[in-house]
Amino acid sequence: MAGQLSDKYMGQLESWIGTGPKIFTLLYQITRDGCNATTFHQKCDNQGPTVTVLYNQQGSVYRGYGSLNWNSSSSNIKDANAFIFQLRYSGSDKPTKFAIIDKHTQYGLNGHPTYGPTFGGGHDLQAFTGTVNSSGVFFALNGYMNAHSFDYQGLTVDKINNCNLQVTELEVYAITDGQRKQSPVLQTWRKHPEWNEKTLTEEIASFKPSGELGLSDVRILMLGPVGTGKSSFYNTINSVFKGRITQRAPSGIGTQSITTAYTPYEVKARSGASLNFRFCDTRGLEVPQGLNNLECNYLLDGNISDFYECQFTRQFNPPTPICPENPGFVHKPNLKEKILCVLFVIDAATIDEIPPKLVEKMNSFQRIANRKGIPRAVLLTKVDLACKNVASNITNVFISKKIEGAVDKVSGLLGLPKNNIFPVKNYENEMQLDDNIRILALLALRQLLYFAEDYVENLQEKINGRNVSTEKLHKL
Ligand SMILES: Nc1nc2c(ncn2[C@@H]2O[C@H](COP(=O)(O)OP(=O)(O)OP(=O)(O)O)[C@@H](O)[C@H]2O)c(=O)[nH]1
Ligand SMILES: [Mg+2]
Repeated sequence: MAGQLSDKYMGQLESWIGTGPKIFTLLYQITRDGCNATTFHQKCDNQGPTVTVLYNQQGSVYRGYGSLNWNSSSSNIKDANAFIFQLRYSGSDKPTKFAIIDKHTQYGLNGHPTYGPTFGGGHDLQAFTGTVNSSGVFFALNGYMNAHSFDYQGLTVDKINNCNLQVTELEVYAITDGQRKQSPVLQTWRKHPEWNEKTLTEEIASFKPSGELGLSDVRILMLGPVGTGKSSFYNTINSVFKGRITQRAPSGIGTQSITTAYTPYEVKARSGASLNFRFCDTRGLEVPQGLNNLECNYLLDGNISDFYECQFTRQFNPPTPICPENPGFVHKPNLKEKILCVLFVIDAATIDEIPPKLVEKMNSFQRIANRKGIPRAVLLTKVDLACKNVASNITNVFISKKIEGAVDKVSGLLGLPKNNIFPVKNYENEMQLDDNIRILALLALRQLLYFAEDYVENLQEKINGRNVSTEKLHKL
C-alpha cells in the first residue's frame, strides 16, 4: 500500500533538505503495521535519513526529518540537519520548516527502544511509547509535543497539531538520492483547477442573476435517491460561506428519507448577508413513493409553496398526490419561485445499486425539465467512499479511474453530458473546513450558477421576442 504523502509535499521536503532530488520509500505506517515502538524500530532503525509524517482529523500534516539513522541505543542523537516541519494546518497548506536552534549543543533525534519516532532532546515531539491501539477512527498517541530543541518562530504547538495527538496516520519514509518517478495515475480525466484556488468563493459570493427580470436569487432543485447527500451538499456549501461547519439541513441515514419537506435553503455569508441562490432540498426518491411526474412538474413551475412541510410530506405519498385543490398550492407562481436548474444527486459509491425503476423515474424528471428548457446537472457525492485514493487525498479526484468510470456511468444512465457531472465530497465527519473539499464543492456550484444564468437569459429572450409579461412567464 502506498503512503499518503503527496508528490507536492515530497517536493517541498526535498527542497528543505536541500541536497538534490530524493526518492521516498515507505518504511512504516501505523494503519498497516500497528502503532508499536518495537515494530517502528524493526522497520526504521539503520535506514539512513528518514522523514516522519503525522496526519490528524483536522486536516493538519506535520512532523520531522532526521538525516541520521534511527537506533535503539537509549540515547539522544546529535543531528545538526534534523528539522521539524508543518505542511498543512486545519485543511490549508502551510509549509514551514523549523530548524534546530543550536546544532552544536542540541539533539535532533532520540533512539530509545520503547519510544516511537522522537525528535529533540526535550523532547520536542515524542509520538508514542509502547503500543497504542486504534479507536477505529484514529490513534490517540500517548506522546507529547513541546518547544525545546527547534526554533518554532514564535508559533505555539497547538497551531501545528490542533492541540491533540489523535492521528489518522503516522508514516516513516526512507529518503535516498534519486529522481522520483511520476506516477502513471497522474493522467487527469478532467482539466482541474489549482488546488490553492482563492477566487472561487468571492466569484460566487458576488453572483447576481443578470437580466431585466428582477430576480433576486436563483433556485437550484436537488433531486435524488434517499441518502445520497442532498442535504449534506447544502450544508457543505453553507459551511464554506459561513466559515465553519454548519448543519442547518438535517442529514443522516434512515430506511426512509430524512428530509421530509420541500425547503428552499438560503446560503449566508459570515456577515449574515444572503447569497443570490437557494438550494431547494427535497425528500429522497424511492421506487414506490416520492415525487411523480405531475408533482415534479409542479415543483419545477413553482406551484409548491416554500416550507410546505407536513402536508407536503403526505402529498409526496400517494394516494393523496399534490394537486391544485391542496392548501399550499401556488396557483400563480412568480418567476422567483420557479426552478432554474435541476441537480440530480447521486452517490458515486452505489451507482450500480440504483434500482432500474428509480433510474427510469429520474430519467422522466430529466426529460420534463428538458422540455421546459431547464438546465440539468448531476452532483456525484461520496467520492471518498467510491475511491480509496480520493479518501486519502481529495486532490486525486480528477486522476482517479474509479471516479472517471462513475462519471461515465452516470452520464449513460441519465443521458447527460459528462461536463454536467460534478464529483464532490461533502462534509460528514470533519470538524473543520478543508480547502480541497471547498474547491470541489465550489467548482460544482459555480457551474450550476452559470447554467441557471444561461436559462435566465433564454427566458429573457423569449419575453422580449414574444412580448409577454413576467407574470405569464411560468406558462412559457
Ligand atoms: N463519506 C461521505 N458521506 C457522505 C457524503 N455526503 C453525505 N454523506 C453522508 O451520507 C448520509 C446521508 O446524507 P444526507 O445529506 O442526509 O442525504 P440526503 O440525500 O439528504 O438523504 P435523504 O434526505 O434521507 O433523502 C449522511 O450520513 C451523510 O453524513 C460524502 O460526500 N461522503
Ligand atoms: Mg436530505
